[in-house]
Amino acid sequence: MNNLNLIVSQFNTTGTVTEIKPLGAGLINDTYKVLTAEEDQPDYVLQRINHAIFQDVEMLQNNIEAVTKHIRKKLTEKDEEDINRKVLHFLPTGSGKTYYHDGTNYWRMMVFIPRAKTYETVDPEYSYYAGVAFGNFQAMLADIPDRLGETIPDFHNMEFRMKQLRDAVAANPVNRLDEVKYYIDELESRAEEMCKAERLFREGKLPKRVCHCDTKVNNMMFDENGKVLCVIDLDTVMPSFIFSDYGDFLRTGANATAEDDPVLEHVAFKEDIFQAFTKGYLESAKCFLLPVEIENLPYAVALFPYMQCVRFLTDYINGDTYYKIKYPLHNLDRTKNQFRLLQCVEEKTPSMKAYIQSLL
Ligand code: GN1
Ligand code: MG
Repeated sequence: MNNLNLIVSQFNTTGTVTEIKPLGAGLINDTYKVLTAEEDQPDYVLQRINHAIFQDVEMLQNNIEAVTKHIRKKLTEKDEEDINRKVLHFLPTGSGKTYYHDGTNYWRMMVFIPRAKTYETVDPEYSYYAGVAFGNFQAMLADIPDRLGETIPDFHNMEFRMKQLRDAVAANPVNRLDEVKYYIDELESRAEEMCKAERLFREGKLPKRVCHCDTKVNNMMFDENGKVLCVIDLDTVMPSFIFSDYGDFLRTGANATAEDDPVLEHVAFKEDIFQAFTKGYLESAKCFLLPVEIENLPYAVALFPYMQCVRFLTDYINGDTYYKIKYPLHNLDRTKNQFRLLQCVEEKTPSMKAYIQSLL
């Protein structure tokens, strides 16, 4: 038995494992598909949790179990069909936990959702469904009885992300500062405005709600007809501003190209995707959103390219210690791409405001 097979054998699976192969394109965890021989047995997903980033694995899995349990209950109450494809199911190990520590690494396993697809880009119709789905996701979790921990403290706290950038700039550990001066100045000139959410929160004007916090397009599973089955990658589900889910979807879904495309002319903000997603999101979320949340949706659309630009740039200055990179300038290309996207979003702000107004 090789190492991965040994790990799989710790979990209560059924069926005979025939193959374990890499799956997906996440930047943080390592993911594998585990195939079984029997037609009537499920396949599985095995993940090595990056515990340099998710340092409290116990809290991480507690959050995920609480969230999936609550969603399953909601779906059951609503008499939904096909529930096993609409919420993730994590397997216990012999000790009853949903993760396994092999001495060095932490692992978890879930049932692979059959006949589902993920996409790196979406058309307006799918974005509309995605908007409805994220609104529903937040709505379903609005009354979760458990208190969720912050699996990554200050994850979407813009003031904290600016502090990390400023610390990196001050330390300049690998001498990359000179080449990124332009971006630092541009980001600093917007910092005050971009940290608005934290100020509104301190003033008691903006609530935190349970959010997904990693609503990249490719974190949704679609069925055969293009309807959203469920949202995956639940590591970062935690209390945050609703801006997180709304803004981060558009950062990836409405960009005309990938977040790391080095050809900046390819970057554009697709307004049709923005409109379809916003329409869907407001349809399912309008019932619980406060005016201050709705008013600031255009701010959220700018906040996420901005925050991601700050995070990629910080990692570049620090010598690429956080995100997986495929070549030396990868984080710099990502930084430039996200900054270009921010500029495109800024141009569209007046028309975004008008569109949101027209929906209310
Ligand atoms: C990471 O794990 P993945 O690739 O879905 C990151 C997100 C970033 C994203 C950028 C825990 O998500 O916050 O937006 O990369 N997740 C973490 O592509 O930092
Ligand atoms: Mg992912």
